Amino acid sequence: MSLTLRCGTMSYDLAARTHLMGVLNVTPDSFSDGGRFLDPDNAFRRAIEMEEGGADFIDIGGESTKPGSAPVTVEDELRRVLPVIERCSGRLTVPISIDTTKSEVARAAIDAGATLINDVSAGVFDPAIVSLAGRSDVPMILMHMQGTPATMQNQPIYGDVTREVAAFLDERAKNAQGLGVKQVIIDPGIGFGKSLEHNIRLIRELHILTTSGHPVLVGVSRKSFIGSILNLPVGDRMEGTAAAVAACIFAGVHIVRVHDVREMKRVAVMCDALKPLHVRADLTL
Ligand code: HH2
Repeated sequence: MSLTLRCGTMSYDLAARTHLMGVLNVTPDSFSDGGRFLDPDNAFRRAIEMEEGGADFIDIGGESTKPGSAPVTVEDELRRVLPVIERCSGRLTVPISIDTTKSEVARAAIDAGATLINDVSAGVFDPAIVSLAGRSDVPMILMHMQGTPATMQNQPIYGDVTREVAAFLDERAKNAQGLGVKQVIIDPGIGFGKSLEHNIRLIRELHILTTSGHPVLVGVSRKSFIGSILNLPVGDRMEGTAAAVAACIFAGVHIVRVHDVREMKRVAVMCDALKPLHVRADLTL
């Protein structure tokens, strides 16, 4: 069965193989690549490098969402991301995704060439972003977060974390579809208002999301749950990321969001070759 995701003129069959989203943070403070790509030429080079490494999407963000991070103004976020999107637009062959919760930023990013919106608040922080996606006919990634980045790691509480996350995402997906968004991708938001146990449980129970009828994206790359399990700093989490990416793929996840594109592309190709046949992609967008 095919499952077509259309971003501008590009389309992917998400059921055919695992797709990779390369992370490009144009921020001074992102938890693993903060400060490295503030210069737009450097950021553009990194985007090309990720595309050559096998990225299917480049996700450009101008606001860190790491625990405890402070919000950024629309003006500052635009000042960071727009020069990078403008350089990438027309030069990359893969779609540009804008990682933002703000409708003003998403609108300017779409005007500059972005064809996918990645909203870590699933349209909760700025509801206008959802109708913008509908009007612009742009697919939208809806991610679960408990609280806000400033406070989300202060004692997150759930009854049944996976069921609650799945119910929230289903409700947000229906809301987005009601506002004209034709293609919705859901994301459990690993590390966003979750304890170590919550993150592990969500990954172990990913089949609940991957059989829910929506395509699923997961971001595990270099995150702190890997550091907790292996007792390793952020710069030394490649193998832990590879194992977590493999767990996602074997649970039927369609897109993995990663920093180490070249390496995780190899992991994804291996996992796709070895994936159990019962992990099927019976989905509607
Ligand atoms: N994780 C981060 C940022 N955006 N978007 C989605 N859809 N899913 C995620 O898991 C996700 C995301 C956090 O990672 P990173 O961008 O590397 O860090 P920071 O927020 O510090 O910029």
